[in-house]
Amino acid sequence: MSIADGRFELSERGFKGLGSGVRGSSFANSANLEMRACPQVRERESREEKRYFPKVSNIEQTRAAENAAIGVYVSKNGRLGWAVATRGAKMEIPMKNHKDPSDLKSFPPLGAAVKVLMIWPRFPSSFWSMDGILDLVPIKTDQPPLGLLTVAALCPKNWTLRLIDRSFEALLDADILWADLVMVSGMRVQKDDIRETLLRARALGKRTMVGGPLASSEPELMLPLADHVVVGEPDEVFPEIAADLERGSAKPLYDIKEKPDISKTPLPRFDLLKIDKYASMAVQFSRGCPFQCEFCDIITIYGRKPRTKSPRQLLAEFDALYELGWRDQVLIVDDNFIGNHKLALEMVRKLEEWQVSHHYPMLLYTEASIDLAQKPELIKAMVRANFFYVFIGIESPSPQAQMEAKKFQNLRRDPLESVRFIQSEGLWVTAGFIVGFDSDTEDIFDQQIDFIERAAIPWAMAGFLQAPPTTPLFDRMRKEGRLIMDTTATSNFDPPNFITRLPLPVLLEGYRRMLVALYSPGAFFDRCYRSLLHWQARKPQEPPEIPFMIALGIVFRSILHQGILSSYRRAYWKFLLRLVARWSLHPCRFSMGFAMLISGHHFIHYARNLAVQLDAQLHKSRFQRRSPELIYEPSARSSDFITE
Ligand code: B12
Ligand code: SF4
Repeated sequence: MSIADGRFELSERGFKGLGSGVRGSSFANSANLEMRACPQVRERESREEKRYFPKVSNIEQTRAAENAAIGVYVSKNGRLGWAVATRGAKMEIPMKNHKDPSDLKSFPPLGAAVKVLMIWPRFPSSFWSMDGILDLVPIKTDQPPLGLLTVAALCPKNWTLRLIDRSFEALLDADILWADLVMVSGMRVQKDDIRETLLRARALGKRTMVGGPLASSEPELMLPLADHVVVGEPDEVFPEIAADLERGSAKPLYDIKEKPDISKTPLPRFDLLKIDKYASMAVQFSRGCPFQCEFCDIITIYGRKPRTKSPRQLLAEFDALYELGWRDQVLIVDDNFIGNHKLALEMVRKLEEWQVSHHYPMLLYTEASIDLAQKPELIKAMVRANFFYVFIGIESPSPQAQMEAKKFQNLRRDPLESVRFIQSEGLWVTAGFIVGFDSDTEDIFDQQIDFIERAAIPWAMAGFLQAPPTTPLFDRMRKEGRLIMDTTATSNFDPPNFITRLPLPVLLEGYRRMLVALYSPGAFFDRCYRSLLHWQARKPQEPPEIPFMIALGIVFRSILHQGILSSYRRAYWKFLLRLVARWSLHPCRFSMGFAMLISGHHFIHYARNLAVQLDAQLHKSRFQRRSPELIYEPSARSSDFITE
């Protein structure tokens, strides 16, 4: 495809015979398209035309800039199509109805000894990016890219693999030129760097393949950027994809519908990591979650039936990490570790045996639903296996919000009681909170602050409700005509991608107030202290040993940056002195307390920066209503508009 004189010329096979006349598009009708307006077309006077414009890929939008826009889409029944609009010209939609996207392109064979460069794109700064902590500890980033490590293990043995983690490594042209195939993974929040990386590889003439959560939930964004897009989990079918690549029959789109049996997934290639650069390692026991929260794309990407690895398989992963010298935190990345609680209990018991036989080298943490509080036996076993803490999606103290989100498991017992129980049984609790539910009223912010304070949850990830593509909430918002299509929202820290019931300025102002209240230094460190009072850590829980000189370096940098140079030094010293006075002889609480102390360097700054950004958004929102032109119109799919 090239741009000449402000017009597109589509040269790929399949795009030659462009037809004009949007109304006559039986193609649009039969393909069951989800159409949306694109910003370039926004200026056009005819609203009708907008309705026919399919989802537009970001990259082509930017390239098209002033003169034109091009959209690429995959229809619900798997057909691939393009649409073009040029300024002042008619909108055109290809008349060809492709049965199989693979007939659009052909790729030369890569041969038998493929050199693969795997790239994990950069994250923007966020609640999770822990930037502040990285100034204090001798590590470069938080988590390894387990998806890529898993795909690496699925690659044929005769392929040569390298991994670049863009959070701390430069990506040189020479790296890309070395490869026959560039593989990229990533979440929506990494969208910008995914795009940049794929385009760079393409500009250097390299074959590209993308997979992972973003590709799985929004393949139409990836199709114009990568040669091969893999939707879903390729654990069982990757040998076929690899064979296609080797012999030259690889397709632009692999849409894997079947959920694989992960008990056959091979051991992730941890050996590809520069392991000492990470704060934590990651392993996965299960995928999927049995619940049905309306806003959650876990269940649409990974399914509602939890699939698990066998205990033997997971222990082999622990062995591999141990052999690589890892003696630190390990996140069990499951969407809901207790999705199948019987198997989780069996797994945890084996993990305990492993920890005992290796003298407790790993500190474990995971994510679980709040009904963990109803499983005391499981909590006890987790404590014995050296789980320190657990992330829980509490979302809201409002029962109406839980009902609305279909998060019924959070209604079975008072969430505050559940948190208290889990803390008192030996697991420290961190949690996620959401504002922006339809049932939220103006006092939701105070309710949230009050709950988080009473529950003593220092790392409270508070964000806005989002309606990610593929979720029931996305569909509901679309049906109600409230979905905002032209949103840049990539995470829960961006304003919602739909029109909220609470006016946007009220939501932004309330959220800003919540952040300031929760992450003002005094409140934050006070919650840290109280969380240690509630957390009944017990034997055999044990923190990982940190070599003396490294520990000394961290203490020195913390005192310098936080205790001397920071604006919050008074609150810092107050907490540090209380920590030393009360828990210096209690290794678990002391190490957790120290982790919280240094985490303040990230959270306090992050919340301040976000509050400034929110001020700007708030200012804008008071003067500028969200343009109704950008709101998805449910009628766009009605047959009135898609006529023969
Ligand atoms: C661990 C985790 C994190 C960690 C960090 C992980 C990391 N490496 O940096 C933490 C806790 C920091 C985190 C944070 C966030 N996360 Co997160 N996270 C996860 C979680 C639970 C596990 C990831 C993982 O390791 N999976 C295991 C691997 C094996 O699975 P996988 O990556 O899907 O890989 C498989 C396939 O996708 C495919 N594949 C993957 N890559 C590739 C590449 C190629 C070339 C191919 C062919 C195939 C392929 O093959 C693999 C094997 O089947 C996932 C949920 C999940 N089940 O994956 C959410 C998930 C990825 N996170 C998500 C989100 C939204 C976030 C946040 C934005 C949260 C927020 N509230 O704002 C933040 C952003 C982080 C930031 N720094 O800004 C979403 C992403 C949604 C999307 N469509 O993009 C997920 C899916 C969960 C969810 N629905 O809420 N996260
Ligand atoms: S409990 Fe968590 S992972 Fe499960 S459906 Fe709800 S939000 Fe998604």
